[in-house]
Amino acid sequence: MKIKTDVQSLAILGGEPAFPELLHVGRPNIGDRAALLARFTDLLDRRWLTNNGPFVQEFERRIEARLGVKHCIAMCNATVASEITIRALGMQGEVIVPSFTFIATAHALQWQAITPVFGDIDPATHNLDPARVEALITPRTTGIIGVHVWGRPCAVEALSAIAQRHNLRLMFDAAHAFGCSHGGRMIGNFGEAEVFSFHATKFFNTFEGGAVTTNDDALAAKIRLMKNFGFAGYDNVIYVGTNGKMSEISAAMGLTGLESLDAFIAINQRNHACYRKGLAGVPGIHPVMYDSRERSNNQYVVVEVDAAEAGLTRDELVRILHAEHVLARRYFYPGCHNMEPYRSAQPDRGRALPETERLTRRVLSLPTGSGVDESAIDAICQIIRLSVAHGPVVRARLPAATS
Ligand code: T4K
Repeated sequence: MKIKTDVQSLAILGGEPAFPELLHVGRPNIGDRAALLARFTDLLDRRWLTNNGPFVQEFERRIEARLGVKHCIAMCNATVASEITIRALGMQGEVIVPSFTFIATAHALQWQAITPVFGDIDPATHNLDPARVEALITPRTTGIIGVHVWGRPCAVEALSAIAQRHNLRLMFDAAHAFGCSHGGRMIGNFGEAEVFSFHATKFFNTFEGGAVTTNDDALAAKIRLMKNFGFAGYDNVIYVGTNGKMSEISAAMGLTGLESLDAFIAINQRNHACYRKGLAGVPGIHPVMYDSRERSNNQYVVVEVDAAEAGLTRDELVRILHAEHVLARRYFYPGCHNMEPYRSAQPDRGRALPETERLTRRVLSLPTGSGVDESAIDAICQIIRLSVAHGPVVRARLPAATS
């Protein structure tokens, strides 16, 4: 990997890429290999591969202990976990969600013929703005799903108050927020239920996977049944259910990852600090910060690009970084409301979501995790620094965009 020192060496201007291989956002963290392989051997010897096996049960108990929550129900992924939770809570009609989220949050509703009603975000937090939620409530509204974007807690108390006032169900998409706290309490304890993702791209993964956590005994029991086809014992189905089960191999990965969780978080925090240092004073590049008073997994390094200050747009910077083999991502561009089927259903929705529209044009996710070291971060920051410092030169020579 090369640290660039002059603008002419930028790959977009004809220089060699800074990284010989692609540097991805979302590169998985893998815990202790020997421990993982030992668990694989165990589960093969045991010939118990899925359906609430011993690893899944141990995984659930470990998460309950870590989060201080009564129930954890492990699942095959967060999308199915959300679908099941939405259904178990009896949501129907319309549900208020942010558009600034991964498409799964909206699809989990639409998949069950529930209309996601997109609310705008607070630009300071990137999360659903509670001040705008009440105006979206109609007689068809049955619930609210807040999303803790980047693991930063959304306005939990304000949303809970609104839900109570209007008798709405409330759950949180906590896909990004495993290991984070709000007011000193671990995420996983808020609303009626919270849903985590343990997808490979998350800092803590089970290959594919997710979990629902709740302190509500009856809801937990219902979700447990629903994720296993509604079976309440042999030959006795008491709900319509689906297959949301986590496999033993995923739980083996999860148990192994849990043993390294604090190390993964420490690496994320180190990387975040490195980026902050490397980007300090670069005009128009504003790193998203985490509240140091809370527990935070720091799994995303996100910057907002202010084109007027930087002299380059976010998309120009993405092209510059991609040419250097740094696969920065534009999460969550262009916003759910600009994707199908929501765009066709409501072509004008963007007018009601000015902050979402603005943010989707500014955000940039940079590589982090255990696959990225301090020297790689220095190289990335230097590319950004050089590009902004020589904005007019770089801009004049950027090839025409293809998309
Ligand atoms: N709610 C929110 C707020 C979410 O962010 C997500 C998922 C969900 C709900 C749903 O959770 P799950 O049902 O997935 O459990 C990725 C992930 O697939 C998705 O889980 C995640 N959010 C989202 C933010 O990112 P894509 O479409 O960007 O994935 P992809 O294939 O482009 O991969 C991203 C980068 O990661 C690539 O540059 C390559 C790298 N990568 C990926 C995998 C899978 C690796 O290096 N190794 C790998 O094994 O959605």
